[in-house]
Amino acid sequence: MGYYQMNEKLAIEYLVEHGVFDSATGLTAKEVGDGNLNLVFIVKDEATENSVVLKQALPYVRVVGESWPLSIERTIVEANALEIYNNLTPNYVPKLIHRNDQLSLIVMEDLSHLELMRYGMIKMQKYPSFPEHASTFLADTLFYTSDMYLSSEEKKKLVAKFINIELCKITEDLIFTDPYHDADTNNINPRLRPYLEEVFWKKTDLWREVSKLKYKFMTEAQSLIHGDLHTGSIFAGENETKIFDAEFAFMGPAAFDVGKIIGNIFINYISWSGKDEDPERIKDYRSYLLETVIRLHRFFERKFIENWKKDALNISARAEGYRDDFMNNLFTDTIGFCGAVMIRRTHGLAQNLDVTGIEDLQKRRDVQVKLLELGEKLIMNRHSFNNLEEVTNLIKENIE
Ligand code: SR1
Ligand code: MG
Repeated sequence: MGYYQMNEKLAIEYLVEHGVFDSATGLTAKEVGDGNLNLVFIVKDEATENSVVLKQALPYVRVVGESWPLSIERTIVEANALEIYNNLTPNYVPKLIHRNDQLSLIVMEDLSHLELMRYGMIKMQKYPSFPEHASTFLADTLFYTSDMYLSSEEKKKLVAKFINIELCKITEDLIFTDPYHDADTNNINPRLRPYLEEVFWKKTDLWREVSKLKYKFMTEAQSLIHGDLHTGSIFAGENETKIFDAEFAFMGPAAFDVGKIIGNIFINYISWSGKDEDPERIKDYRSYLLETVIRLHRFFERKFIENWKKDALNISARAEGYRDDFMNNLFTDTIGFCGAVMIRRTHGLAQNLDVTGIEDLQKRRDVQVKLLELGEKLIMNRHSFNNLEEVTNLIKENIE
C-alpha cells in the first residue's frame, strides 16, 4: 500500500492489523511529536499498560509546513540505523519493533518513562549515568562502523546504504552556511540583529574556517554517525540513557556526533546567564555540566582506543603513531563542530529551548552573543587546544 498519513485512529488500526497489539479494545493513541519533522504517536493498551511509539515521516518539514517538502525516505535511513544500533549498542537505543518503508513509519519501544534530556536540563536535572552510557554509544557506533574495523567492501556498502541527500543538505545549510549570512531560514531575535549585521556577519575568517568544517562534513565518510545528537535526541533517567531519532544518520565525520552533544551541553551552561535562578544553584549545576562533558569525552576516547586496540582489523591501523594522529584530528574536529553547533542554535532555524525560553529579549540577546563569541573561539582556536579541560576552562573564564 502507498503512503497515507496516520492519525490516532489509523495508528491503532495499523498496529492491530500488523500484530503489534492483539486487539483494538482498550487501546489509546496520542500524537506527541514536538520535534521539527515528524508525527509521533504513543499507542497504549490501558489494561496492560504496554505501549509503543509509532513514528511517521511527513512529506514536508513539520515546523515550517508544506512549503518545505521533504522526502519521506528519511524513515528508511532511521530504521536502517536503528537496526545497526540495536546490534551494536542495544542498551542505549530504543528497540525497533516494526518498520514499514512504504508508509515511512517505524514502531519502537516507548521510552516515555524517561525524560527528554533537554527538558530535564532546563530544570537542572542531573543524569549521573549519562557520560558512561553515551560514551559507550559513541565509541561503539563510531568505531565498529569505520574502516578500522570493517572490511573495505563492507564499509563502502554502508556508505551506499546511508546516502541521506536531503537531511545532509539540511545540516550543510542550517549549521554550516545560513548562520553566516542573512539567510531567509534564519530566525533572528530582533535584539540580536544589530550584532549580527555590524559584527558577526563581517567575520570573514570565521566563515572560511566554518567552510572547512562544512567540507569535512560533506566529504569525510568515516563512520555511521547519528547526525543529530543533541539533547533533544536523548531520553535519560537516573540509570538509563536512550539515544533516538537517527534520521540524519549517514557515513560522516565521527567528530560531528561528539562535538554536537558537547555543544548542546555548553549551550545549556551558557543559557543560565539569562535566567533568574539562585546563583548558588547555577554554580552547582554548571560544575555538574562541565564535569559531565569532561567525563563523557574522557570515557569516549578511552573506549574508542580500547576498541581500536582490541578490534582494529585494518592493518594500516597498526602503523606506528597513526592512532595518536587519528585521535588528535578527531579531537580538533570535535571542538570545531562543537563551536558550529553553538552558533547555529543562536539565530538559525530550530533553536534550543534552553535559550528561547529566556523571555526577556535583551537577556536572550546577551546569552546569544556569548554563544556566538564562544562558538567562534572554539572554531578559530580548535587546533590549539590540547585537551577538553582547556576548552571547559575557556568557557568557565568567559561566563560568570
Ligand atoms: C528543518 S530540520 C531543523 C533541525 O531539526 C533537527 O533536529 C536538526 O537539528 C535540524 O537541523
Ligand atoms: Mg530530530
